[in-house]
Amino acid sequence: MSSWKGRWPLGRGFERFYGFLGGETNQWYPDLIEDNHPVDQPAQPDEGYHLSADLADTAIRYVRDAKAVNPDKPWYMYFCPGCAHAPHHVFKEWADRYAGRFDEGYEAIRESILARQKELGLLPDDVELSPINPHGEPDGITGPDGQPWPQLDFVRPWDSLSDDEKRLFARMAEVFAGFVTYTDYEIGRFLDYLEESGQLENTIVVVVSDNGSSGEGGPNGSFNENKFFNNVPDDVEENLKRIDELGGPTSYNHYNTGWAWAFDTPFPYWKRFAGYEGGTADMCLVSWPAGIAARGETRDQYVHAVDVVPTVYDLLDVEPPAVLKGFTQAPIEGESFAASLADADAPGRETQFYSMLGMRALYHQGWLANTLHPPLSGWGSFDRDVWELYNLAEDRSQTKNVAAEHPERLEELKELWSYYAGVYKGMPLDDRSALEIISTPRPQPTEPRDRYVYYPHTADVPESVAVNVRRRSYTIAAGATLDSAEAEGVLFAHGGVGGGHSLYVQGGRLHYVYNWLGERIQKISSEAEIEPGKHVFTAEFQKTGDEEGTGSAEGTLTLYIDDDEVGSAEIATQPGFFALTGDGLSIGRDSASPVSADYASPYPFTGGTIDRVIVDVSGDHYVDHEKEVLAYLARD
Ligand SMILES: [Ca+2]
Repeated sequence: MSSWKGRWPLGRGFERFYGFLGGETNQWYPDLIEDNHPVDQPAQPDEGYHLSADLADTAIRYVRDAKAVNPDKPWYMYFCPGCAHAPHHVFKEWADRYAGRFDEGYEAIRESILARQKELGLLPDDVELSPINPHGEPDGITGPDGQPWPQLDFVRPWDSLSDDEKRLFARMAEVFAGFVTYTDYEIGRFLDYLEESGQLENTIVVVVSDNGSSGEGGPNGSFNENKFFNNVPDDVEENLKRIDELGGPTSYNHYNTGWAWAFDTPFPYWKRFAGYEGGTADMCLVSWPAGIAARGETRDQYVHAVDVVPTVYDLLDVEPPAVLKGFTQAPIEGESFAASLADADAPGRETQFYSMLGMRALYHQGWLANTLHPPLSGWGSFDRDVWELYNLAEDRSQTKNVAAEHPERLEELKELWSYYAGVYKGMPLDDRSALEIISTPRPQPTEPRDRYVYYPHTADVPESVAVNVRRRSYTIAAGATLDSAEAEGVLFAHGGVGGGHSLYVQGGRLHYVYNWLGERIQKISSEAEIEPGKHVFTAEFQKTGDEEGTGSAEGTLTLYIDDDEVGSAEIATQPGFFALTGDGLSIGRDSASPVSADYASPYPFTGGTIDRVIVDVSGDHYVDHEKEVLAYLARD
């Protein structure tokens, strides 16, 4: 977010942009960018807001804007909803459409999904279902030095679940299905507009997904994925208590691996597994009524997402420039599949290279070779990787490893992998764990400081460059003038429903809430009413230790109004980020989702003015800042 804007969409050649830049945004409270600047969402969830609808509305508006100025100019749009990435957020009535539909469990659902795939002609009749946990339970297969199989990457059989777990997991699937269906409806609204305006006939529409279903919910799924990012284990009992909130604005949810596996039917595994079809095989829909004669037909050529761009160039007869604005363009890595749109028997691509998070694979002429090296496992020792070989032409669902029967072919594919690793810059291999990747420092525009000064009426500050209060002492001091006893609203806020902290004035009193991962709402309030006038409002956290089991910091939070201590309590602060994307630090309002249920976002500060907010992480006690506070009080 703080990176060079040349890498943002407008820097890459788009004329307009609306959407989110970081991964995994909240669908109720998205981290919105318009063109080259952050913007607040146009409405709140209780007013019916959802990102998918907002994107469809904006897509229609952008095309109308372009057509009003120059109706003859063609347009290109990359419509990128958050669906079906986590968090799975959708209106309850859309999730309720699927009530009871997943009660039979994932193994049974896979059978009916495969039957339907065959009926639709998407897969040959002899395709078999890949087995559950193809490499065993977590203690089944180990790394070259005895490392365990990753705890997250296995499926708990449906029969082994308790009734409560079945109820919880089935609801997670209902929410996901509702999310997909609702977003499909919103994309449909955009297509309806193209039809009504006479544009659909000559518009090429390509629909792709970027990977298989995600296994990041782990074997138990999650109500609040931020717990995973904070390395705090999920708790089925805790999640059950909040089953009715799943998918709603207070959740940040993800289904469990059983559903990821089922929604990748008939393939093994899920997203991140670059060597297994469950990680990489996706549907691709292409429509162009004026340019493609076929209607409702299926194709089974091997193509890859990188083939879409050269196909569009090919269909439009566009020769991409070798040099653009003085920059020599990187070679296009895909191949056009335009011929297959007219001819079902046209040849598909012969070879495709894969490498991700330590796992390697190569597809070549119907065969797939891959390493048995789970992603993010930290197993290392790539020279001791076990290779598998599958004949996808005959075994589409990758169920029979035939490496022992075809050693020469396997060696040929391994050689090809090494060759293409050179061509596509696939070296060095990297299988750091998730924690190692997240904790690796990234380039910062400025060195971390001891104190940060923030002002009202400014954009959100992304967490990656905001003051870091994790696992340490901090002081938040807000200088503000209250014009009357009715003044209220947020002075300082960072984070939201899934974790965050907020300093605000409400009911004539000062309040501080530390929301620990959406579960522990720790609130400290002043007793006496605040007198109108100029004040410094301070929340000071003095760390005293570490909480066992969660790695959270424990300590004392003290509230001050000017020099007077007005409240104090023991609290715990969470060990990791408040959010992966969005819900940044904001002054004079709580942007995106609310940290505290005491108010609805953005709850702007009214009835007074905020001068500035200083956040100090030097570890010094509040009274050491008194000089500065006095300086503010002395100002007119
Ligand atoms: Ca917020």
